[in-house]
Amino acid sequence: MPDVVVLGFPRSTFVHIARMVLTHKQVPHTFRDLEPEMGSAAHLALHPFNRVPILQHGDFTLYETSAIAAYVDEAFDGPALQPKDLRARARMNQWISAVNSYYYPYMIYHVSHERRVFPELGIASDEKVVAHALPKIEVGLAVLERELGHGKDYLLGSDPTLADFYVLPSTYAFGLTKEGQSMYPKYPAFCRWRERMEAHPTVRKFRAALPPHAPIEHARQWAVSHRPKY
Ligand SMILES: N[C@@H](CCC(=O)N[C@@H](CS)C(=O)NCC(=O)O)C(=O)O
Repeated sequence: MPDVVVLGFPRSTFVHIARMVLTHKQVPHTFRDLEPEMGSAAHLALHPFNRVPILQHGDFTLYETSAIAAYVDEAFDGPALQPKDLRARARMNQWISAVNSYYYPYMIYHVSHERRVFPELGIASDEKVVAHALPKIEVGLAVLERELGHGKDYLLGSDPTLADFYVLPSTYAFGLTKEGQSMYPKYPAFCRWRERMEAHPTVRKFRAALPPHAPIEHARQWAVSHRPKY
């Protein structure tokens, strides 16, 4: 079987999605830390939009997490992470799009960057960026609470799908901020889902494989190149 490699930086939310899907499918893979090479010609040759993750499977190279997740699910044996049922699959894709458009931008790009990534580099938080995101995050949490409040174990029912592995990393990192810690107790069904996910063997194995927490050095550039402004 050809080698599978994930390239990215260790704390990337989208890298976490890709690595959890590979872990769930029990696909042996290695991780290549691109932190020192982010934005270099070598990185851009693999991902012209200057992002991560990138998946390499033998001579096949792929970027964009939703494409990677679906490819991994279909290319390898193991528990299927995309429902066969048309409407369930549509619902899963709705969650993936919602993470890309609402959960990741407000939880990570706005709050987690301002509360953790920038301060760890000695860059002060911009309170306006945090304040802009909080009402939008409340909407996202209310949506999760409503969807999970019908006794469902996972977002689409009794088994995890790509939807769960998409939602987990953004909500995990936001949960490390003081804003996340004060908001989450208002959403008990969502908190139970988080506990269920964190207890899942896939997530435990994935977290155990992560390196110790370290600042994201190349994020100094984000403060100049793509920090939200209000
Ligand atoms: N649409 C992309 C988004 C990937 C993305 O935004 N990744 C972030 C890390 S979570 C990144 O590469 N940031 C690097 C940078 O902005 O320099 C996907 O789905 O893979």
